Amino acid sequence: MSHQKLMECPRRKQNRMKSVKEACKIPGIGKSMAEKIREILQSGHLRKLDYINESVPVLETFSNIWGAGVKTAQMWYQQGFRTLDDIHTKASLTKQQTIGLKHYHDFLDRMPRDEAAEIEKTVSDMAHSINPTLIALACGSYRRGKPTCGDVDVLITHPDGKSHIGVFTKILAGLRDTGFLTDDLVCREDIGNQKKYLGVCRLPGPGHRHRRLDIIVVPYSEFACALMYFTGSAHFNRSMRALAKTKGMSLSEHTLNCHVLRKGSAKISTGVPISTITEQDIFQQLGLPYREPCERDW
Ligand code: 8GT
Ligand code: MN
Ligand code: MN
Repeated sequence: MSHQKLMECPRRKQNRMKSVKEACKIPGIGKSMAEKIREILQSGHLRKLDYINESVPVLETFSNIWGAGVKTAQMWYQQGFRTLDDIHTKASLTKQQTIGLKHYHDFLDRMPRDEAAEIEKTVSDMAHSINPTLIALACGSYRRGKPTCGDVDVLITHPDGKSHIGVFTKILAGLRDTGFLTDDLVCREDIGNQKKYLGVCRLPGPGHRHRRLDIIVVPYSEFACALMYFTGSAHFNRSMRALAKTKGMSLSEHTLNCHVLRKGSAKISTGVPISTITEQDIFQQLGLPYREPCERDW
């Protein structure tokens, strides 16, 4: 029920507020709230609510464009745009937003698990054609056993600790040559010694939609922490990081560190990385029983 309807409700009539002065006696009613009450009393209406009611679905449509956040969506709304067609014809778009708009409906559509498995296989086949002993596996919602996936998150490493070097560029070049990769969104080679690609792929053959694909290459020493991070869920990761903090440790997609010194929220010393070969090691170091990926959705 809207605020306006509520004010018209007959049963509430006897409690109805009659003046702004009366409203201001209520603790917590400040200047801005008093202004709103004045507007409702005078006109029976609050224009700001109309704005919110009308803008919410539009802002949601806009912020569903990959590369557009809430701020961009609000800016477009203020510029008078109301539909995707307005954005297409009138808005000034970044390279990423142009790709996001082009594949708007494909990106919103979650793919079935078996399609994610085919995408994982395409990437791991390419990795193995470069070096058969590379490890390549899909993390994210796929590894958590979800029936549908928003994208595919493929993590790549090599157990010898050095043969992962140089494969990032080769795998991407190979997948581009076959036409599997259709658009690049982000290519970051500067995240410590991890390399991360965010892009778009499409399986060959008719009827396949464009799908979001993330590829991450990490050194084996960071494999367990990267595996846990890219498996998620995001909420699970936050809980694990918070727990690590309470134990004087810090957990990231790179390492689990101990002897971390904090003053308030600031980190004074980054601490010392603990050797974690498997995810089980991370759970154990944090004093937790192991949790299967399908049990990490909280
Ligand atoms: P999905 O089916 O919608 O793709 O669900 P997902 O697989 O759980 O989410 P994702 O967005 O693909 O991210 C996979 C994991 O990577 C998440 O659990 C999250 O911890 C981590 N992650 C990234 N990048 C980012 C990022 O930019 N923001 C957030 N919040 N998490 C990220 O890899
Ligand atoms: Mn994912
Ligand atoms: Mn992802």
